[in-house]
Amino acid sequence: MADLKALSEAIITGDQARALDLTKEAIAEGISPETILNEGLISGMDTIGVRFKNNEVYIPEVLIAARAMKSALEVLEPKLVEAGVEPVGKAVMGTVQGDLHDIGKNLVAMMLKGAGFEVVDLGVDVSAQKFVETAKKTNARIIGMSALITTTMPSMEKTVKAVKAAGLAVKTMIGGAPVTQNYADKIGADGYAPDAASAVDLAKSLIGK
Ligand code: B1M
Repeated sequence: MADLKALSEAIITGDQARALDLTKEAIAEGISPETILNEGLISGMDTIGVRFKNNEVYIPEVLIAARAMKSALEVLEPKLVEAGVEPVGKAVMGTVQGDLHDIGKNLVAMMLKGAGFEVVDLGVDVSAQKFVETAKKTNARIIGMSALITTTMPSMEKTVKAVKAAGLAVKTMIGGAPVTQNYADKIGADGYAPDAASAVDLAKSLIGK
């Protein structure tokens, strides 16, 4: 019998090969893709998220856990689609216009995927118009913006304004080293998160999950 606890542990320790083997084993044994996702993969990433928040692990550990999760998800994804498992919600993520820093944004995107979100990652230097167009096209429920330079933070405000002007029901959330809750309030963003694990909690609460 495939061991989902061991799978969760493989995600936590970032053991990519073991995570992949255990996921394949679980699929071969006919365990439902949803159970593998929730009890194996997401539970592992949840644990990493909590440890990261408590400063028990740091960015490198989160990145290797996320890499293990990504490999396992690649084999599980077609099964999830076949089984019709709905993602928690869809989020469009990007680093705002003028800004090329993507390490934190990637971390947030990986953690969101780990929590069951479908993420459309637009990369870096993303214009307000691109965020809005993509959210509209993909029917996303969340737009997540990252900025690492004080001079690129106004691109967040521009995007929030563009979302409102377009009349989209999508929620906006922002983050990045120079960004604060005060700034989110000032520009009318729906939420701010200081780190990747809190970003997952925020995203879930913004869509009522
Ligand atoms: Co740049 N850089 N950089 N840089 N860089 C900073 C940000 C800087 C603080 C360094 C400094 O001067 N001390 C400074 C900004 C100063 C300021 O505005 N106050 C700076 C500068 C000035 C620049 C350049 C202008 C330098 C130059 O060319 N003269 C240039 C800008 C280029 C551009 O973007 N247009 C530049 C370039 C680069 C590199 C390319 C060399 C590289 C980026 C590589 C890459 O990202 N692929 C780089 C790096 C690595 C840094 C530092 C050293 C590290 C940033 C990082 O990745 N941190 C940084 C100094 C520092 O922070 N110590 C610096 C780790 C990352 C995990 O944290 O992104 O904060 P962070 O993400 C966190 C949270 O903030 C949060 O979750 C993450 C995980 O907990 N979070 C979110 C992030 N996004 C979120 C979104 C959310 C929620 C939470 O919701 C959607």
